[in-house]
Amino acid sequence: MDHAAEAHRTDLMTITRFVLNEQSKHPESRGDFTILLSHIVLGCKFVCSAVNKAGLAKLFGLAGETNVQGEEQKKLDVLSNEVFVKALISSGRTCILVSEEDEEAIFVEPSKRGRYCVVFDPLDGSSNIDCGVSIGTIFGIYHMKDGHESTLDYVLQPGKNMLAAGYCMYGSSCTLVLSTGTGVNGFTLDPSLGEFILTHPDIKIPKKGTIYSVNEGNAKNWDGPTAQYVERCKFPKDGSSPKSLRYIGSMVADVHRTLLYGGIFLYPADKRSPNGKLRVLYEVFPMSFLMEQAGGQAFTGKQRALELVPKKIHERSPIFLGSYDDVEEIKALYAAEEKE
Ligand code: AFP
Repeated sequence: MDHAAEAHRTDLMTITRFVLNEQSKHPESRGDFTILLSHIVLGCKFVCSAVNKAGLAKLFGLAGETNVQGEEQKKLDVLSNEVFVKALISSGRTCILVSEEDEEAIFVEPSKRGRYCVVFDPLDGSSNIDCGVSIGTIFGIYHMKDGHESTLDYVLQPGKNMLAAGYCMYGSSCTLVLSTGTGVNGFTLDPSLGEFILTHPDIKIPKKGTIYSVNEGNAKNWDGPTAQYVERCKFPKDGSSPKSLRYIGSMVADVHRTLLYGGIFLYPADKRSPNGKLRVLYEVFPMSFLMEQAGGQAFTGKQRALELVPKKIHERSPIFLGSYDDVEEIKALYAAEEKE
């Protein structure tokens, strides 16, 4: 019997235990972040279970549709939003919530107010639900100083000021990837225990990858640097092999693959959408935070993505993120264009 392996299997590092360990390194900590995270984890478990049952329960029906029992059904993204908003407010640790699903930010009432601002997309990639493709929840967390008034300025901050960011992917397994600013760790839900267990400690993205990921259907509207970069992926000038193309169209799934296998994910600006498609607060920032923490880079075409200062809560930005060397290459192409 391999006792070492056995000991490893029986000594389960749950996400709560992991965060409590981290917390113990900060004696001044009051445990509020651990409580907040446990409410996010609860939301993820609920959405995971709802996504798994979607086909059976016909949860993917249109919002407001009624099922055979005559009960009103909610679309899965509407339901996920409700679950996260309620879980976050009931944690008693949040003050401002910005959700992809809600036009306006939610200011938590004073009796339930805490010090964290959470920006999130409760179910990103929801146009993929009906065909069973992996989708996910993305979140970023800002911290408000004691005694400060909760104003929108707290969420209109550069992504580098985030305290933590992560995503939960609902795929063949349910995986939660988290960074609290000291590296990136991945936890997989063990359905029999109902616990997220550390399965991907200290994720580091390969320095250079062999995959590029972009919606090539938009190619006719791309700017020069993006078009040149993708051309180089297919016809490298340095004698290396062409890169493989992988594109799911669900950011969590595309970014998860990029983080684990390396490569680059691009959602550039184009002539029709000069700001790209992806939202700064709850898509671009959290994923850029994770990429940098894993040793990669994230660039908007103009600047380091995490330096961007959003002016509106639902603002969009172009984004190029992934392996350090691959992002370096696209940065060089934009720099060259600017010089001309
Ligand atoms: P949906 O939530 O509408 O499916 O959009 C998903 C998404 O915001 C992001 O997850 C994808 O990376 C991106 O859009 C895909 O966009 P395209 O369909 O334009 O390629």
